Amino acid sequence: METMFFAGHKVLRFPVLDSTNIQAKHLAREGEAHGTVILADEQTCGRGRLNRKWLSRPGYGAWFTMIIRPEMGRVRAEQTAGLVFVAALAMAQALNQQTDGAVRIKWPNDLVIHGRKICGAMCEMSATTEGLEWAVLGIGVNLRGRDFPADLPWAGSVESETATILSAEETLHRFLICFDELYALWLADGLSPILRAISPLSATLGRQVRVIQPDGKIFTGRALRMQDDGALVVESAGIEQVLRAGDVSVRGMMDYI
Ligand code: BT5
Repeated sequence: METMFFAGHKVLRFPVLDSTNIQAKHLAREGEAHGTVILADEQTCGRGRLNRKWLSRPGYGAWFTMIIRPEMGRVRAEQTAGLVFVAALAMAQALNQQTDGAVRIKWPNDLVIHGRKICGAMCEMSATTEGLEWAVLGIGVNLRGRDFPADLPWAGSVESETATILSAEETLHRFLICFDELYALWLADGLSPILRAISPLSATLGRQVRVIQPDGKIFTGRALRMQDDGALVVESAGIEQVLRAGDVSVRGMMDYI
């Protein structure tokens, strides 16, 4: 493991880890400070939400987790889900600086280019009755590669979609600069300004979507707007349905978005 500093953040870089989220949770429980980043060149057990697998091959992307530790009492547990929007926007801004604005945000936590998923973010946390104690914000971004396995038909990379080659270090550095500014805004003013900045980058709003429910049932509708808490409002057969991240999957009519 080597220790580096990027944009004022301590970065612990490992050649291989099971998952940067697992390592970050371990360090967070031991009291590691706000802002520390765990970066791995390869993850053998990278995970998405709901324990889904995250493909994290060496040399193909940036796989990292940041420890978030606000002052005790500053963030309520139920506000923590908003961090995923902060992270998605920060990575979209960072990558858009390098790709002529090619990156869009698919509600709630995916970054896409040309309809292909190039990045995902997730958040795990520990809270007490006083509020959020710590959170770990895990982000995986595919920077290289065109040869995704057959079970990931919607995956893409910055290279495959824009022919731009970015390093994990530079991507992380730019992300941290964007993140710090947006995190301060989120702490001061809440999720609304973050969602306002996401709207013009959204690959979901205004589109016809398929909503896949936990029981596998699907309904279709038009994605109208995001509520102040980040929930997506979809109009289906004249009725507005409020969808919460984690409860449903939202896809395009024919495609991933
Ligand atoms: C996410 O979950 O998109 C969040 C992914 C977070 C990964 C980071 S990497 C660093 C940190 N350490 C970890 O162990 N995890 C975090 P979700 O929305 O549940 O999407 C998961 C789905 O994305 C999978 O079921 C696959 O269909 C797809 N997928 C898996 N690997 C992918 C990849 N490399 N690129 C694009 N799609 C992928």
